[in-house]
Amino acid sequence: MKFATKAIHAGQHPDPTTGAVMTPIYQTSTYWQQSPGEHKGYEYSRGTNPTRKALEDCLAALENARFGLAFSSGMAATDTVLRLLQSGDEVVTGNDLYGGSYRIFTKVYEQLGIKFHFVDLSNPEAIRSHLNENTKLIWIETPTNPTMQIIDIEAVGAVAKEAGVLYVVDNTFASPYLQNPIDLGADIVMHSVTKYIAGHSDVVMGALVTNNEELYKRLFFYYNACGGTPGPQDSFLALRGIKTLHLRMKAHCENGRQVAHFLRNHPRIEKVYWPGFEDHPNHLVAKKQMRDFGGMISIVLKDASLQDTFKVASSFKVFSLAESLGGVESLINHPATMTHGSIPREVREKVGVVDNLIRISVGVEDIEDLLEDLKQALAL
Ligand code: P1T
Repeated sequence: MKFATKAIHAGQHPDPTTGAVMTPIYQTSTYWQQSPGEHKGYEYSRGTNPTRKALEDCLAALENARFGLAFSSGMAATDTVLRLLQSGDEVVTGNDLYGGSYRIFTKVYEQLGIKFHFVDLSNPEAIRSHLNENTKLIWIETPTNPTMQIIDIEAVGAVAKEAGVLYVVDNTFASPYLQNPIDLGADIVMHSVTKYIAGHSDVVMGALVTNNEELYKRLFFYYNACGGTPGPQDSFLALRGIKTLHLRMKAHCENGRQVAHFLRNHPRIEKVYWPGFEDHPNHLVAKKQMRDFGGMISIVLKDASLQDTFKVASSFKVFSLAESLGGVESLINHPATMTHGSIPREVREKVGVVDNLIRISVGVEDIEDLLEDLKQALAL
C-alpha cells in the first residue's frame, strides 16, 4: 500500500461487534476473562488497548516496520529506549538535540552511570573516534532541533552496524511522510507523535517503531512494566490526525519553502536554517534521504539583543509564540529560553542556539497571511 492509503487505513478494520468504520475509543481499563488467562487478547489497558493497538499498527506501517509502541509522550518513548542500557554503557549522540532529550541524557541517565558523547554528526566518520567497547547506542535526530542540521541516516547506520550497536533515529522533525529511517538502517525510530503525526496540537504522545521482534519484546517489557502508555482518547485523536498526515505535510512543505525564501531575502535576518537551500551544508544528504524539506525553519536576527529578539517573537498576530511544532497552526519559539532552556549557554551557543535565534514551525494557513505576519513582525 502507498503512504496515503496506509495513513487512512493501516491498523484499522471495521469494529467486529458493531461494524463501526472508525476505530472506537475503547474506554476501558480492563477486560473480562472467561476463566483466568482465557480472554480475547486484552487483559489490562496499561499493556494493551484496542484503540492504541490500531494506532501502533498504523505507525509501524507508516515507517515500513512491523512493530509499533505508543507512549504518553515523546520523552516516555525516549526513556523506554534508555532503559535498555546499564551503568557503564556509553552513547554517541548529536551536538544539536531537542532540549528535553539533552536533559534526560544529562540529568537522568548520566546520574545512573551512562556516558553520553555529544558529537558533530554532520560528518558520520566523526563517530568512530568516540566508539569503544562500552558503546551500546547511537542516537540521532535529523533534521536537528533547532538548527536543522541534516545527518546522513544511512552513513551513520553503516557505522552503527559495523560497531554492533543499537541505532535510534528521532524522526520527529521529518515525520514518516518525509523520511523512513528503518529503510536506511535504523533499529528503532522514535517520534514525538505530539508534532506532525497527530498534527493538531491537541495531544501529547510518543512512539517507538522497529522491525526487530526481539527488540520489540524488550521495549514492550518496559512499556508495560513502567507504564508510560497513552489512553484510548489520545490514541483516537492521533489516529484521526494521521488520516491527513500526507495532505498536511504537502502543505507544510510548500508553505515552508515560501517562508524560507522570503526570510532569506529579509534585511533584518542574518541567517536562515532550512535544508532546502542548495547552500545548506548537507542539502545533498537531505535531497537523498527526504522526500521534501519540511516546514521547520530557524532564523538568526541581525544584530539583535535578547530584548530585540523577544520583541520580534512577541509581535506576531497569526503565528503563536509557543513551544511545540508540527501542528496545523504556525508557531514561533525562542529555543534559548523555551524548548532548549535546559541546555547550558556555552553548550547551546557552540552549535548556534544563540539568544537571537528564533524557530518557526510553518503551519498550513494561507501563505499570504503568513508572509504578511512575518513582514509586520520583522518591521517593528
Ligand atoms: O514533547 P514530547 O512529545 O515529549 O516529545 C519530546 C521531543 C522529542 N524529540 C524531538 C525532536 C522533539 O522536538 C520533542 C519535543 N519538542 C518540543 C516540544 C519542541 O518545541 O521542540
